[in-house]
Amino acid sequence: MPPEPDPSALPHAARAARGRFITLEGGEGAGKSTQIRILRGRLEALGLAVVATREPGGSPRAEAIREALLSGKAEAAGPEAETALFAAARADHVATLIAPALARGAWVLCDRFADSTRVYQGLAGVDHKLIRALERMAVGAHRPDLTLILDIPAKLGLQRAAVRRGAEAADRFEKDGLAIHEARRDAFLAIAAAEPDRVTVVSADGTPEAVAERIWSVIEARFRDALPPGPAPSL
Ligand code: T5A
Repeated sequence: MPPEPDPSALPHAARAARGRFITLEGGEGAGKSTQIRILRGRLEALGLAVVATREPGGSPRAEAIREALLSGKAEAAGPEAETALFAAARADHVATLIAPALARGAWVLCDRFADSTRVYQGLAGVDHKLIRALERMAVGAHRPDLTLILDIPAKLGLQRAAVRRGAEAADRFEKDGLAIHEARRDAFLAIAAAEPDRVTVVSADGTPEAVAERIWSVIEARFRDALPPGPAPSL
């Protein structure tokens, strides 16, 4: 199969027809799913086609891998094997859902993506060269146009995640200690500092509505040329 063209190398007309790829990242319970629901509604209110998805998962094969990863069944295979599984899931998700959606002009909102591997598996000790090689394999030319890191103190995020979970047990990664969750927060912030053109940090503190307004300001500023004219859609 020929490689997908790099979207930044496409002529303007082709680029304009392509959708936008936005990923939301951050620690447990930061509010990514909540904000994707709100952002999807606002973009759809403007008449845009939106695909909301998540990782690990998002396609039937990737959802099967998600079950193996989050249940902890894959944990005994070691962090390198888990990293390969995240990459395999991502490659299928990109090829079968994300790339086709972008090609037909949809905006794709993805709850976690490659930065989560850099942070979670990177902090588990997996060699960053392996992580980057697998990322290139899985993502190809479909790098996010914008990554929003929802930033929140780990303790508060874990409290929110516990409320959402109710009586269910914490998953494979959520059950780690507070110090690891704080280190993940710092690692997300380091990615933002290293890639300011792609990544914007948004405080996830405050009400969902307050966070949504912060996110919308970023979207308006970043995609002014791609959003239909008119007032911001209400929450
Ligand atoms: N992982 C993932 C890796 O290790 N490597 C990888 O490459 C990838 C892709 C995924 C796990 O896999 C790991 C990271 C994760 O540990 P998941 O179940 O998809 O697991 O977990 P999360 O993505 O962390 O999902 P959460 O549901 O925990 O967090 P969200 O989506 O950030 O939060 P959300 O929106 O569900 O909100 C949580 C609760 O808080 C409330 C919500 O109503 C909900 O009850 N809430 C708020 N409350 C107060 N104020 C606000 N502003 C609120 N916003 C939401």
